[in-house]
Amino acid sequence: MRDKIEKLLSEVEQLAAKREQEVEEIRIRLLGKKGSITQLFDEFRNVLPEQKRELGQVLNSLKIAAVNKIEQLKEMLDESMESEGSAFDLTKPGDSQELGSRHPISVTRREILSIFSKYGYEVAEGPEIEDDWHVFGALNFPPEHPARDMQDTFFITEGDNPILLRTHTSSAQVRAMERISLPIRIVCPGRVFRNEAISARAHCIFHQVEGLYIDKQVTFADLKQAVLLFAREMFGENAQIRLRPSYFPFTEPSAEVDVSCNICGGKGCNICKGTGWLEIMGCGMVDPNVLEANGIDSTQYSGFAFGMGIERIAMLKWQVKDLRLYFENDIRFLKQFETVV
Ligand code: 2NL
Repeated sequence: MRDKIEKLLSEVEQLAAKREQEVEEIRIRLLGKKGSITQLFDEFRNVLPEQKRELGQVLNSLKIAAVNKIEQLKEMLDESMESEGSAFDLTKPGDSQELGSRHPISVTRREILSIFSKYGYEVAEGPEIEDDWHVFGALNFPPEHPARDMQDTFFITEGDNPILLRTHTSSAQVRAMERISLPIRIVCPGRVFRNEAISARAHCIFHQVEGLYIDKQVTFADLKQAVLLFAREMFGENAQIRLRPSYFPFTEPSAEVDVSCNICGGKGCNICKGTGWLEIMGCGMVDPNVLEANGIDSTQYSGFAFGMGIERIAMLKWQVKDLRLYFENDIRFLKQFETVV
């Protein structure tokens, strides 16, 4: 037994390894369940009592020497890898990659567009940087309207023909009316900008989808049905809607659309503030002045239009309590939405 121990001891002293995997193989060969040192410990049970004390000591020092040597080999490998300027150990398994997820605004935008595309609406987009005509002039905004003010709109240039950031995606619809022949049935998604203080309920950048349908004999009843079909697809087949009179410069008459609260089913809860209703969009019949400004004969044609905030729809869908979460890109928030595989 003594011979075996001494032989192993000299073997241990000469050990060398080039890769981490070799060190692991050495550890198993010596100290694993069937390793040669482990086996010596098994044999040690049969050693005569008078030899136990002395042999026990050498056997223990063999084990300590082996453990130390293995540690030392590992350290040497780590150091040599660092000094070579390469932190790669090609034998190590790779780090797993986390899957990304789609942004809730993208998910909601896609859902809104796919609902309308089923009813024959085409997607039309336009520039974020616009002129006064496409954002205000063609949409029946009077010259002194407060939205044309610096307080509400970001201007890039001032003067007679200012360049500005669009405050709604109606400007893309004005461009579509220049481009497309009648009848028109479009949805315009996009980013819009308003000069507002940022809070839980307001942001200076947000997203809208607006819709426009112009044909002969389009009525308010058509508008109401379009809005109802959308609400049922977005918020469930039992969703109810109600229209409240409102005002927009570009529509007459105008209405605000509420959907029955999908959280409490209309009974009243803290999401709908006890009313049973949630506001989802604004809409109306396109003002004849807007049709005429865009070269459309308002005695022949009529139309409806609507507009909704994507952030708001997504808030209602997932009970997001603070608008700012959409723009902070906190991974703990973003990870809760559709995973991209
Ligand atoms: C809202 C309300 C609305 C429109 C947008 C529109 C566009 C054209 C002509 C007429 Cl080209 N109207 N858009 C109409 C009514 C309401 O949006 O609350 N948006 C978030």
